Amino acid sequence: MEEIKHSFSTESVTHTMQCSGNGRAYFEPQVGGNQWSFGAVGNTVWTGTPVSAILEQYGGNTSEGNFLSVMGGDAPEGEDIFCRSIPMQKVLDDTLLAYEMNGAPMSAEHGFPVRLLVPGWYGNNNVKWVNRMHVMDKMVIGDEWEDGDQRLYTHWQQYSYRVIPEEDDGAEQYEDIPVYDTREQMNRTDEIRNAYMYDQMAKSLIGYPGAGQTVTPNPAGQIEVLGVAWAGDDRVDTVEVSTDGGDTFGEAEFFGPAAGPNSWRQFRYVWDASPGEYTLVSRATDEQGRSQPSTISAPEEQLRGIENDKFPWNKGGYANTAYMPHAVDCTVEEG
Ligand SMILES: Nc1nc2c(c(=O)[nH]1)N[C@H]1C(S)=C(S)[C@@H](COP(=O)(O)O)O[C@H]1N2
Ligand SMILES: [Mo]
Repeated sequence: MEEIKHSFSTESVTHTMQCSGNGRAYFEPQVGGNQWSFGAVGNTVWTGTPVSAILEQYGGNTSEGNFLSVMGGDAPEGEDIFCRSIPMQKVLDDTLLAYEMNGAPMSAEHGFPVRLLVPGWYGNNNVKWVNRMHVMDKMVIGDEWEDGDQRLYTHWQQYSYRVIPEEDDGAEQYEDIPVYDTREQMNRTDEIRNAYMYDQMAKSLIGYPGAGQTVTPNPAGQIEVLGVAWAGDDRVDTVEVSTDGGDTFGEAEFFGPAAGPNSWRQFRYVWDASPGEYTLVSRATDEQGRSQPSTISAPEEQLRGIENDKFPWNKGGYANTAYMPHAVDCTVEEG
């Protein structure tokens, strides 16, 4: 830790850490795992050492096509090791070995003494309690990384955190894939049958009004709808808000700090609100023009990507960005 902290440069990044299972509770029929609704996400400043500097110092082969497989030290003897294979280009770009969170030493829960911090990518890539890193020419895969029937190093890379439709028994294993952007993976199903959870996709959440809340307009007859939006390692470009359950949308504006490309943005939408019952939704679009879909598909549709404004129902309940399930019902009373 002395060497990591003092022999290399120190850098900070603001990163929206979202579990890939956030929004799983809205899948119908229900899937296994923690029934996260919308709270498995936070926005934090992480500080540490660029992994690129360490690889350079130790002569790691950083050519394209390589992966850095990073292992957590939390597995009890004999259990699957939490290991993630991160594409080398992302590692070199901005990945840190982080030992501080919001300017304080990393807590045990968040990965003390050191964790991988992959800006903009789903929580599952951000390996905590790191104790080994291997430079490899492919992801962890096959016999070499398994122990008989036990998926010792491969479980959390190859079997879990994959988009698996109803008709597949499990995920197809790959040594490498042609694109890492999760949404693009989901659209290139001829080459990638089951997308890996890497970078995050455009998503937004309304924080005010809260679900079931009764709110009063200000003296001007307005309510400020407030929320957050992010898009992984793409920038979030626009957020639109609907106060009629998704029939019509108006553009929201960003406010507050723009803490870099991997940080969420706060948004507000000024709503001329009259008394009544309302369903509010928000829809984010990333800098490539890719918006949140409206609903989650049925399992029978066997979707693997976002199609026809639907997010694919999948066995692991991953990456739900559909905005209708995240709608907020509220009541406006007389001002
Ligand atoms: N070693 C290790 N790292 C891990 C995990 C784990 O189980 N073991 N869980 C991952 C998952 S799924 C998520 S969402 C994030 C959560 O990070 P946090 O606890 O700091 O919020 O850690 C990731 N890193
Ligand atoms: Mo997670």
